[in-house]
Amino acid sequence: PPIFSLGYHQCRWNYRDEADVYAVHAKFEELDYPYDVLWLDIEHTDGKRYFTWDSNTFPHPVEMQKTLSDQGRRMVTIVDPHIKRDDNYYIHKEATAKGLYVKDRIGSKDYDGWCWPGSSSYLDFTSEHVRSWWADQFAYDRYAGSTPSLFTWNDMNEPSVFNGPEVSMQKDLRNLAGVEHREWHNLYGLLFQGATASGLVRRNAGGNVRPFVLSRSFFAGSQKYGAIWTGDNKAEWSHLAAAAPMLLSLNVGALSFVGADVGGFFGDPDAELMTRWMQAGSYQPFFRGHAHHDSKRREPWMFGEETMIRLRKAAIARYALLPFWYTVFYDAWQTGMPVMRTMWMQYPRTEELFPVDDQYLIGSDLLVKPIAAPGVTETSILFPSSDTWYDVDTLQVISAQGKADGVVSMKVASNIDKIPVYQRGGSVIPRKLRLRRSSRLMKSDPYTLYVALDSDQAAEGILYMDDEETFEHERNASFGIAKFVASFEGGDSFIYNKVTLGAGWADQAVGERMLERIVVMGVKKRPKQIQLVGSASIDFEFDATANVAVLKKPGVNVLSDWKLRILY
Ligand code: NBV
Repeated sequence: PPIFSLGYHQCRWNYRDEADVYAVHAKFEELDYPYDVLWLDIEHTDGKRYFTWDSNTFPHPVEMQKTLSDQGRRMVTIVDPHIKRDDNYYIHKEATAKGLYVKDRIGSKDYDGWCWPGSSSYLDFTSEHVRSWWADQFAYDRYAGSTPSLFTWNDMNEPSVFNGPEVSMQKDLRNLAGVEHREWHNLYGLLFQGATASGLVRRNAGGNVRPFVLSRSFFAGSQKYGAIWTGDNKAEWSHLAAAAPMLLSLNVGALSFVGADVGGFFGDPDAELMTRWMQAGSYQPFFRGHAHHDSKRREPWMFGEETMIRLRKAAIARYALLPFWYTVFYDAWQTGMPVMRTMWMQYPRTEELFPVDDQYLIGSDLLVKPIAAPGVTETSILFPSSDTWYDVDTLQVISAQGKADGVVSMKVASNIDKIPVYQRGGSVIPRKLRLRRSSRLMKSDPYTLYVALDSDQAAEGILYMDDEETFEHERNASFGIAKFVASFEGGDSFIYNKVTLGAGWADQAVGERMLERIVVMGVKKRPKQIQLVGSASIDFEFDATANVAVLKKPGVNVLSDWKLRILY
């Protein structure tokens, strides 16, 4: 995914008009509350004719997108697959003239079903020709009012048909090749999302910008095209609790970029549920707040100052970890390993972890336990005992390494201000700690490394970097991988970086990737001195109670090789 899509998304059915969009955007700005994308649901269109705008409520879509884009934000509009049967609607006119629709059961007439716009037809996405035609509809001169900062949401693509069996298509309808719908029902959503993604690629000359498309329907392979969300949940604790197991199931199926509507789609979350949901969502791959039109407004500031500060804290934690999320997604792209992992996937020999689905790992190194019940002040966590675990807030060991393939069950404090998240000893996690309002503004910010030592005083981790939005990484010309290793040898500790650099990095880009701090957890005693090998000694602080050393301004960047020595 382009990095912006790993940030926070603010959605609602519906942001009513341009003034509403500007007001919501301005409030995020005013509160220094990070977000990346503002979403428009079906009401932004002219009568549910996708690729159009309601000219009363959204008369200046280009200016609107530009204003947000100038401040580092993108927008998303919804584009559903049901096409309004209106002879004056250009999409319908052309689809009819070119014969692109799914046919009735005889195979002679265009199928006519009922959906949001009323009488609707459905494009036959099993046909490559139709998919290509669809992709062309995203061209800037076809989709009037669209700009490069506009991305897409594909909903209702099961496909939903209000008057069909199980609210979908009759099984005996025929595609253009004469094959019955029962044969391709499960593929419809995937092919639709894939065609949309190609459209977003094709609209830019050179096709070098990564697309972002959210889809509700999916199948094996959908992970190639974008993100998936779990559909219409409710603002209830049980639905928050169900989100983690649902997302883990999708991840077992290799669909990594998944999320559940934060806050719950139907109903009204109270401040506590909203807080716990935002905390959970900030540690789940696709992070979007959404709401039904009958629910009360629930932008992060709608629950009072105290709650806003808590929600913002969760969002800030998410943004600080964007380099880590991006690296874990890189790993998923390379190896297929899920981003959000069940405990058993990482510890396959620990039977006690097999049934666990209320705590999970991001990649291999962060253990997360979302709180999904009201009034919680403490929670039980199963820590795999083959590793040491550090609390990411206190930076102290919460569970030390013990026997192999076992667990330590522990009660931890988790009042409303606490998100139980733990870093695995033996790992290195990169963060960016400057508070910014969007991912774009963080691009050349310096990194902080969190080195969590294991019982051998060792750790290892990678940081993947590229231009964060184009396909250059596929040509291997524009990515960098920093591999950080910490080790203990002959009485001293070492931390070094070994870089793999693609040819596309300009010197300037390398120079911009500074490291401003290294936080080392699990340091046994006060170091006498810390040096950059072959160079100066480095300023540091040591907290003897927490066993944490903070190396300040090491004067190196993450895209060049270096070695630090810690002398005791
Ligand atoms: O487009 C309206 C909604 C949307 O907000 C939601 O996220 C989708 O899952 N859409 C379903 C259609 C109607 C839902 C009752």
